Amino acid sequence: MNNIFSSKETFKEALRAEVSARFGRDLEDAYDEERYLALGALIRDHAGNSWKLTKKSVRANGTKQLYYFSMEFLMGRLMVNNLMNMGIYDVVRDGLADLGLDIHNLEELECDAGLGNGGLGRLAACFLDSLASLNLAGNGNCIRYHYGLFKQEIVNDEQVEKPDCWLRLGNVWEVWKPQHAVQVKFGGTLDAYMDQFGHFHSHHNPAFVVRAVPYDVPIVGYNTPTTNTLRLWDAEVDEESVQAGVLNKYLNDVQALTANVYPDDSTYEGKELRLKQEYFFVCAGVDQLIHNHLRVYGSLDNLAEKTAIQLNDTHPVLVIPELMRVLMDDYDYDWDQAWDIVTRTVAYTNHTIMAEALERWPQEMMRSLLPRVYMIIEEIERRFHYEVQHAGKEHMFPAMSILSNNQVNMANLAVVGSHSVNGVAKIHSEILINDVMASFASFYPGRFNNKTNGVTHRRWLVYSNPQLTELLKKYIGDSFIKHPEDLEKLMAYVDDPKLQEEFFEVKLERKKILAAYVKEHLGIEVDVNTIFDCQSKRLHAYKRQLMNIFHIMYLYLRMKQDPNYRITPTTYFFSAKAAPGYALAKEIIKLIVKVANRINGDPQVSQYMKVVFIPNYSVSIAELLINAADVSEQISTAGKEASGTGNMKYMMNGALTLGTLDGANVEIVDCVGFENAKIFGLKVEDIECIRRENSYDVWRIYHSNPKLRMVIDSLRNCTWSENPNEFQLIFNDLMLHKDEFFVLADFDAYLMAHADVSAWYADKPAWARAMLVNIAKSGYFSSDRTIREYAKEIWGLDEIKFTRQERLEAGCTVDDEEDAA
Ligand code: 26Q
Repeated sequence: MNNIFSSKETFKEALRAEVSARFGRDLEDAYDEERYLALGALIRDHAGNSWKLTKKSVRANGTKQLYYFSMEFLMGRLMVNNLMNMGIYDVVRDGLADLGLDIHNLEELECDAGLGNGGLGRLAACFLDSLASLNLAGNGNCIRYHYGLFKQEIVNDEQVEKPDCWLRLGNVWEVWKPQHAVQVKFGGTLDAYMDQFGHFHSHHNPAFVVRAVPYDVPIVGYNTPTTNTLRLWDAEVDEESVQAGVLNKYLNDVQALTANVYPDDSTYEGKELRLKQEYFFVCAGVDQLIHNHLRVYGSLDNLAEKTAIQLNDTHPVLVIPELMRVLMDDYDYDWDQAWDIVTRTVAYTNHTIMAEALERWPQEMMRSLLPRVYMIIEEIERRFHYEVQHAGKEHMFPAMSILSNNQVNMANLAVVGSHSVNGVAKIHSEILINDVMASFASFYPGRFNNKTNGVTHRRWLVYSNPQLTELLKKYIGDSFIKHPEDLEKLMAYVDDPKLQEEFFEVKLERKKILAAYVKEHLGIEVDVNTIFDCQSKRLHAYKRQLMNIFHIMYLYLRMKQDPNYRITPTTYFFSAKAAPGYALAKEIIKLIVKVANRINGDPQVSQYMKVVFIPNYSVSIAELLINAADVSEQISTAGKEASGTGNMKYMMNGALTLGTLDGANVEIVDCVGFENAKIFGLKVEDIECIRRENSYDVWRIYHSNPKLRMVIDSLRNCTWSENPNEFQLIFNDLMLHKDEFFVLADFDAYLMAHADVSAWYADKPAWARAMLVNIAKSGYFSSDRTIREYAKEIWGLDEIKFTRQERLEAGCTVDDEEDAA
């Protein structure tokens, strides 16, 4: 194969030819958008060869494959990632420079693929990178939403949602596969009958049929031919199925199915459209994997040996009844055989213990939308009940039943129909086992396990922070890119004054890049010699952005009162989207923005502190913000944040965690030691105790704590807004609804933790050392480690095999060590 990326010259020639063929222009006369699209097409086509090698190898060797079913894949941009993983970044950058083009300008034209809300969606994206980079056959299955999560703007100090038109220029990475379209059927009636052998048969007369059409995105691994597929399903009209007289409604219904990501990641809402979306991509994905399997093996008997399905939370849990339906109705398996195949194939990951986020659908909605699937769920429930009774555990059944209170409990369906249930951090899995799913954990003891989350250190360290990467390479070589645990080698140098100084220079460089962005987009001047203290994540009461801004309000009020009270100069960054219907979260954003305006405009105080709310938190903003941070705020109420993954990204870039013992913070301190993080506040046991004793008294705290009282009073005395009722929801939430997330209880400890951090920062060598220890210990939080654990303990995947020749053909390095392996 001739590889156009083997030299600058061949690349430049190919780019010229591509622009000319696609747009009928010389490169010099082309628009930047045209150059970007042509470049994207060249890169994607280049991935085509590895894609082919991967598919061939998987088929020829009968390699087991994973299908990761997720309603969300928060991919962000792919240009840099793909170029770097393929090892052709430098050729392209230099070739473009020869042509007078700056690669960064073309990179910027790519829209983030924002097909997700936050942590769960970004985790799925990190997993795809690690799967491919570890030579595991792992495919993603999702929806091709026409609009990503909304774009956030701040207008009159408040969040305003604008559509995220990420497909404006099209998607250069996807390949449309109309030949692989499948039908998905909804509603209507079911005719059931028994044949002469007493076998049950049913015939579904659907009310609504759509064509699911796949768009495949190649997922290229780092320095390997392995190229997996993210399959995004779009909905198109099914010409045959339109009923007379309702064409317009039909067209609207089809279009609505793939229009939007549901922008709520914390409260469950029983909207029928959401259920339709869930079944849509489940049905299409199951159909595809069955066909792929049959093409290779000719029978479904060995499906569980050759296929693993991971459910990313309960959103795709309909995979369980749908696969039962296909096996029984289309391939004549009896119940027990089908159930055995399904349960050995499917595994489930839980991402939340917040009761209000657990999916429960009205039985009637499910029955009328998916009559056959619902019938199968009823049968799953009936047989499960029998199993529980037979084991003499009837008393445990109510806690585990799938159908109760006229609802379908999706988490219980997921546990019953899977062979593995995992939480996403140590403490989270413990809470699942001991509390939320205690009955299940005792009924199915071997089924529960933990897989602590990770993030791809390639995107979140190597590519987004090239300055730090260069420095690390200088000291410990580049093996950490393939083997993140090798970051530990840095421990030998954490006290080296030379490294410490060079590290501070890198941090300063990253702060300047962030400061330039803030200046350009928000018009705020920030001082890069201040502490950069950052909290970036979805806005939710349990994540306690409110406690963070309360601390800032306190410092401001104190400095206004007392000219002798001054703090270590600090810039506080926030970035967070609120669900459009979440009024309290929106009010907290308004408070942050108004406090920021007041403080930044105060000539005295702003010398010591500034507050920046960066709108539209997204993968691309995170790539700018996280590596500039000194302090990483991870301050959720203990027991509420399942894991968190931002905490890991900050750590990799050297920021110190200021956090509670919650989620993966627990493992972060396990790794770095309490002396290299700042942990404060109530622990899970403390909170359980307060709840049990019903002893939480917000008014007592208010009256006994003058600092806190000053802050709370300021919400209503026109300090931050002319309207005294502007922050009524916040006030009520704390003082009338009893502060569900213990902001008041942890406030003092949080103040002291901040004071300690400021003092620590003043001791430069100690501070630098702690930051370097964080980087050195961050290898554990690479999703490569997480994926290895899933592959070994849940999926049973083996590596895809390539010959030396194939690796060379794909442009990968073939070093002796790997050859020998
Ligand atoms: C469900 C039904 C209807 C509408 C929306 C939803 C919905 C959508 C998204 C429910 C939940 C989500 C997303 C949850 C999520 O992102 N959880 C986060 O997962 C991360 C990865 O494991 C963890 O690190 C975070 O702690 C957890 O909050």
